[in-house]
Amino acid sequence: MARIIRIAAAQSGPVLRSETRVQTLQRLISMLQDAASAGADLIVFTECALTPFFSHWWIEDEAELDTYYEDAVPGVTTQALFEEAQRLQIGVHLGYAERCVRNGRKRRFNSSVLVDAQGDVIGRFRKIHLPGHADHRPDNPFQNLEKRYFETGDLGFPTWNAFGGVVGMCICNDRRWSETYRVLALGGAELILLGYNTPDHIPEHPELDRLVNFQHQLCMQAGAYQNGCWVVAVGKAGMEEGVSQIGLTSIIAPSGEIVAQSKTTGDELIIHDCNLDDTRVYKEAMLNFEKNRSPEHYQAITAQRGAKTP
Ligand code: CDT
Repeated sequence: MARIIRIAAAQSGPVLRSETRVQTLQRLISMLQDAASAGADLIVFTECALTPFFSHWWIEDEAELDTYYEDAVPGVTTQALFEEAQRLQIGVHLGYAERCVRNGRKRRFNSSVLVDAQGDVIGRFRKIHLPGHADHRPDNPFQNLEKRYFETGDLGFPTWNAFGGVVGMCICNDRRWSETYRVLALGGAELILLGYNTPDHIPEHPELDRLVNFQHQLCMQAGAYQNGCWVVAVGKAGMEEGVSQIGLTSIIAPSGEIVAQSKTTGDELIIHDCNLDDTRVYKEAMLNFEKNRSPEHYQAITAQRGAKTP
């Protein structure tokens, strides 16, 4: 029997500072209900879906910064969302800013959680590739302070048996790194879920602005194809607190083809039946890791760098 998961990718439009968590959660619940009505098995929300992307501005005050983080997800703030998902029997992927205390030290991560249709947590991921800077750059039109507000994820790139296949997660900038897909695929991933907040302007490198949409798609299409995986990428789009972010929420097949994509920069659901068996021709034939990868030879090539030609 074919292993088909109906996936709803739930793009968020801007979340403003003036919006309450309850209001934001209600927007997510509304998309959840639409996804369930469409028969989806899994809904995928974006990176830091519960708040504006606060890395875009400088925050000095610790108490103010704390308001953007969650101590537990699922937890009190998100209870209504996860209860509704359980009632509707639909799995949930949700990105959020995580705060926790380890050995008496407060720690902050850019995290995501995957929950099954029964409401049980399948797994968690903490973003590894943190872009941007830790210093204040007041001359820039906006900041990119992930290196100030988050620590590097310490959970690696795990994969889980879920939804009839093998699932992994990454977050936003992780999607630009080939290691992300390869490590997940070496762990057996057939489906990679991710959220992103991607401005359409890079203050330090405006010459790249014209390529933002292209490179967003390029890295994920290549990652999907080269690793025989489905990639579901969900954006927070539109003009949020003065920062214009791309839409282009995408579902990408293991062929590398984009099979569904958002058309707006607001709250928008795109739905696709992802057949996990479509990964087989790549994993078992075209790009069979077992038969065709030669990691021992990659190392030998590196060792010869700079050697004199005989
Ligand atoms: N959230 C996040 O990781 N955003 C970065 C912006 C970097 S600017 C190219 C991204 O890779 O989309």
